[in-house]
Amino acid sequence: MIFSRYTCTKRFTLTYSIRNFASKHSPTIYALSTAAGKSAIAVIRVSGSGSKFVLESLGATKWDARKAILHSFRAQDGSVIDRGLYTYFPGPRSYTGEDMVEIHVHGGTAVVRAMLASIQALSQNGEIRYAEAGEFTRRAFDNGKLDLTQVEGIGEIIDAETELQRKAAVGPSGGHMHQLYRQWQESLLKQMGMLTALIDFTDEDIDSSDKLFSGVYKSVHNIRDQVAGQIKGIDQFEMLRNGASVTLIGEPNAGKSTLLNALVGRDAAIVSEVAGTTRDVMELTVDLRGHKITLSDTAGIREDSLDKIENEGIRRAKDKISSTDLLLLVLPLTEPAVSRDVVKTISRYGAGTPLIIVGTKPDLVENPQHKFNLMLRDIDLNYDTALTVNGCKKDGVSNLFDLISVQVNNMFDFKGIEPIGASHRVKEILKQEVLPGLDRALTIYKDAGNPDRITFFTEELRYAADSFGKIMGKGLDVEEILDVVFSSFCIGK
Ligand SMILES: Nc1nc2c(ncn2[C@@H]2O[C@H](COP(=O)(O)OP(=O)(O)OP(=O)(O)O)[C@@H](O)[C@H]2O)c(=O)[nH]1
Ligand SMILES: [Mg+2]
Repeated sequence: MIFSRYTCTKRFTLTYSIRNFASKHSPTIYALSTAAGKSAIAVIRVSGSGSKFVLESLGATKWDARKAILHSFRAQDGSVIDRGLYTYFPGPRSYTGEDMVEIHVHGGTAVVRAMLASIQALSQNGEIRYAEAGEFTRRAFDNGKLDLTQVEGIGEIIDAETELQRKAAVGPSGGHMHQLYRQWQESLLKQMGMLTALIDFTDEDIDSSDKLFSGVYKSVHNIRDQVAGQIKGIDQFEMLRNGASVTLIGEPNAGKSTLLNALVGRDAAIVSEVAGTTRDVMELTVDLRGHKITLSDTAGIREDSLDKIENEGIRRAKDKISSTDLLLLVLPLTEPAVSRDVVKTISRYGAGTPLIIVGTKPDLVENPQHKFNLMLRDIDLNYDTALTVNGCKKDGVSNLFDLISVQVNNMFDFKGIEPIGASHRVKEILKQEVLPGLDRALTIYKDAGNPDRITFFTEELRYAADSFGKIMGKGLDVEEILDVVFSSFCIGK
């Protein structure tokens, strides 16, 4: 028995020797699967043939599969660490395909630390070790529980920040894409089989061979169109994932940072009456009705500053303006006129970008709407909409959100195309390999005089079918893509 320290305590007599699994299997891994820090509940996952041993060492004696069992988890000296739940999933009916355990304890830092230390103390010669990033999912993949599109789908659903992203990612994480690609791949293989039969046709069969070939052509064409639709759907998803960038711009002291704070609902940016307070671009993300919006506060624009740091801030603001999706021009109603420096900057760096004009400090002037109308009348810029907002009191913030929402909805109007939460890797294979392969096949079909056209056609179908395999992680060059896929995972996944 390797773990002799357990035999010293009366409480536990371990019947499980780590030697039983260490020699034959990969190490048993464990990790905190919930986020680090204080929380109501923390989940620790264990996977590998030593899972049961780990539970036993924490005092467990019941092994009802897939049932939550209430238990007092104990340290090696027999003292109780915490009372919680564990679920034992004997392999292969588990997430990873191996024996697995999920332990739920209270999410206090001391509890989690003590639990992890107890498990870590079991490790001898690396038979039980802390999991690497993505290792649970990697094992699920290696054991055939998930294909690569599902692995990536799980990554996408964990990364989803908005409702729309979640909706687009839920299908792929549940294996929808896998089924679809398998279906397309199988259909291509079937068409290849039919073409092989054609080679055996004699001249008398010419009519039926033409019919068969044109049937194959139609099927391939159909798959080609669906693949093209998929690529568009993934494009839309990438747009959704990146979200829209909205940038606040205006002269110093205009009320940009005040407005940013009102929009995000907290004191994120420093606000002061000193002109030139904001220097760097400050970016904050909000979920606006399902869309991810990155709001950027910028340095006030003026051309006459002698301050080196402020000028660097203004340069960064200009950079931001040139790459943003929507501009919010912040106009303080307290100023006699619209800043020419600001108008010049927008015309130069933000021409063509949708623009909303926000009149600020309406509470500090008489008849603010009239003043605002006069400023709008004189402004030499094309803008989409305008409104006044008192950032300090948050008056008008909800109307501003409505206007931003209209612009963002225009931006994300996918004209009926559903966003598909697949990875960029999948999109690239579809775009660079599958689609060109199918297109080449369809072109070859039209080259009726080519005596080798059936052979070439079949070759292109094989190429496209192999590429579907690559998408699912079942083709050639799989090893090199695995590292790329799993490198984006965090510990405990
Ligand atoms: N009364 C009133 N004061 C406002 C309003 N918006 C901003 N202020 C005040 O105006 C001053 C400047 O506000 P900031 O938000 O720091 O202005 P800014 O545009 O970020 O300024 P810089 O960072 O210097 O470019 C602060 O004293 C704010 O409290 C408003 O709607 N009403
Ligand atoms: Mg500011």
